[in-house]
Amino acid sequence: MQETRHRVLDALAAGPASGPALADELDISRAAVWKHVEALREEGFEIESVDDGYELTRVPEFGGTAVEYGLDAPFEIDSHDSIPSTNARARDLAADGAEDVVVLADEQTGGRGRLDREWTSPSGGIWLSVLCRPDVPMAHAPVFTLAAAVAVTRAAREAGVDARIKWPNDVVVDGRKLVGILTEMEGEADRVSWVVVGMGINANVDPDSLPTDADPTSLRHERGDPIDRRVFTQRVLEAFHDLRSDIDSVLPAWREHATTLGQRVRVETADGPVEGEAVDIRFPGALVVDTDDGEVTVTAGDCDHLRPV
Ligand code: BT5
Repeated sequence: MQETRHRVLDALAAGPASGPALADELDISRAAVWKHVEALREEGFEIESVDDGYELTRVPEFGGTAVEYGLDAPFEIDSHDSIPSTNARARDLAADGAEDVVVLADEQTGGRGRLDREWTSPSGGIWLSVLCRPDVPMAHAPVFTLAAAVAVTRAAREAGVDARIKWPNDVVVDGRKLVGILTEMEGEADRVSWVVVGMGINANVDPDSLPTDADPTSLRHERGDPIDRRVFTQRVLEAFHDLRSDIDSVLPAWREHATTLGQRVRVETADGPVEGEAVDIRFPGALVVDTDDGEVTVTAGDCDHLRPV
């Protein structure tokens, strides 16, 4: 069904076509063509009835079929106008055995950050979760958080926003938080069953509507212009797919875009604070901090960049 809808869309993208011609080309009935055209219209595609039949005149700015249309990565999109949390939905899909699905929402009503903190997700953002089943041990899963950070940073930089990565899971512009990433997983020690990588991208939202403690910003605010969320989401998913297909490329790309390396940092870890200069990142995602007592490797924690002393 969904596949036929894509074929109708692809055929229309090639130029205006009549109902009978589409029916012939796709080997479906004229009634089926009409039904798919109506469904596409309901999803926001503008398809005009012209002399030669149907003409595609506008692709919607956001939504599942819109993001799938022209997407160069093997993900199916599960799209929602409003949902409590895309990560929670992706976990449910994982329990049903799904794979390579992206849950996408315009608004979340119960978005979550790390440690069950709230993630404010008004309409206009790109709130998404990628569900995948990589053939890796559990211990390697943090590399997918880094891959997501690189993917969004690349897409933001292509869109003219000076985004950088702050360890472990933020994308920032001049220290202001643009994106947060939350990775969840399940499996046995030697093999991940599934990984859900949630990305909260402040796209076309007003920073004033977000909690001020994290000093938030958005793509629209930084550019002075709204971002095309369809194209931006596609770029993120394509970059993420490239990185997950070549795990060795993740760390070098991360280093290239990191703002944390070379900075004085204070990381609040479960074993207490670690303070010093962040000198490197180590697979699958640990930060190496040069402290007064020598190098310390931290795998998790909240990281503050300190002013140079
Ligand atoms: C994160 O947590 O940064 C991870 C956020 C992941 C959100 C995505 S959205 C799609 C998917 N579905 C979900 O339910 N979650 C994921 P953390 O480092 O714990 O940061 C949380 C803190 O950031 C909060 O305590 C606030 O201070 C701040 N914050 C909340 N909403 C924000 C926003 N939209 N922009 C910037 N900062 C925000």
